[in-house]
Amino acid sequence: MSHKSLHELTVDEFVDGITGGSRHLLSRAITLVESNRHDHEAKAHAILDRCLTFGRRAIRIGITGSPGAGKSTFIESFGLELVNRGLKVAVLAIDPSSTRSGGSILGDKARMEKLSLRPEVFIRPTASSGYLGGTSPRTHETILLCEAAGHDVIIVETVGVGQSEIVVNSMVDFILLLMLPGSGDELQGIKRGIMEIADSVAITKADGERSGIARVSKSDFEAALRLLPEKHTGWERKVLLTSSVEGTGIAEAWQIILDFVDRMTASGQLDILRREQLRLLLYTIVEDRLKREFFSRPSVTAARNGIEQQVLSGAITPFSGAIALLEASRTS
Ligand SMILES: Nc1nc2c(ncn2[C@@H]2O[C@H](COP(=O)(O)OP(=O)(O)O)[C@@H](O)[C@H]2O)c(=O)[nH]1
Ligand SMILES: [Mg+2]
Repeated sequence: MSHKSLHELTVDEFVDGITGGSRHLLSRAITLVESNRHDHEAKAHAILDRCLTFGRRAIRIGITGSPGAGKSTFIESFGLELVNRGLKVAVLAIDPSSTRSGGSILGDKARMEKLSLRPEVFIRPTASSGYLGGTSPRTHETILLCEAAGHDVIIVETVGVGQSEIVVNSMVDFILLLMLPGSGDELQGIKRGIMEIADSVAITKADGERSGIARVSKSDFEAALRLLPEKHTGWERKVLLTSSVEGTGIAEAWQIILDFVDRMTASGQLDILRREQLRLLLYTIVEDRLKREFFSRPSVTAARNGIEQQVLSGAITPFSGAIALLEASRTS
């Protein structure tokens, strides 16, 4: 079966393989999800719809933070902790864009060396490019496939630059923000939005000579987080000290997440969150399709340069230009 091309494998073969735990077929289904070909897309959707009927659910965790904050190294220790507790783990590293080199992803894989050797673990870069505003419904679809494959925990590592945090917030249950120990000066530097979407903060590399300064950062962050509005009713953001090298704070991070999931499940908020995420995804995809369809219409292609020039030269306002382009699109 594995010798068949993507085209030859049936939806049934894919679904049986994925739900039966075949990493190979899971991997190939993700390739279908990421493909731009219409026939691949149609097959991917058929597989996803079937996979949903199994109703398997994982705990979905987003790991964010600036490059170098220690995300990949943290995931290596954290993932091993989970595996040692008998859990099946998937790690999706959001690939910044096709225009950048794949260097960071290669680096990430190297940092997850032990984890990537474990048979219970599935590690895969996921494409974020090609979508307006960096939104990637494909990452969401990949999460669904990993759930159907029986993963208990899905970890999504973001690239840590602006938009990707906001995007990851629309597809995970819990966001852990990783911060380097510092004097607290860096607090001003972080965008408020990134702090607001965090469900907890880990001060990383809290080992060796950084231990002292890490403790100071912890109190600084605790104070700063108290000033933020609640993200979820009844959940107080925690700040913990972690060292992936010494293995401290790793089990604690998992305990915080379990506690969060328990409370959010009991209050019904987790269900509400997931439903909101599905609603957002539905309309994101519709908007995305409409935009693509609009700009690929020959009438739009024909009219847009002329209208743009009129707007740029000040002959008409952007408002009139936009209306003119919309009208032009209706003439076929
Ligand atoms: N001392 C120490 N160094 C760490 C720790 N975690 C990561 N590092 C180092 O920090 C650098 C960046 O780590 P990486 O996981 O790639 O960061 P990412 O860009 O956020 O994924 C690497 O050189 C790691 O070895 C830690 O807990 N303690
Ligand atoms: Mg990394």
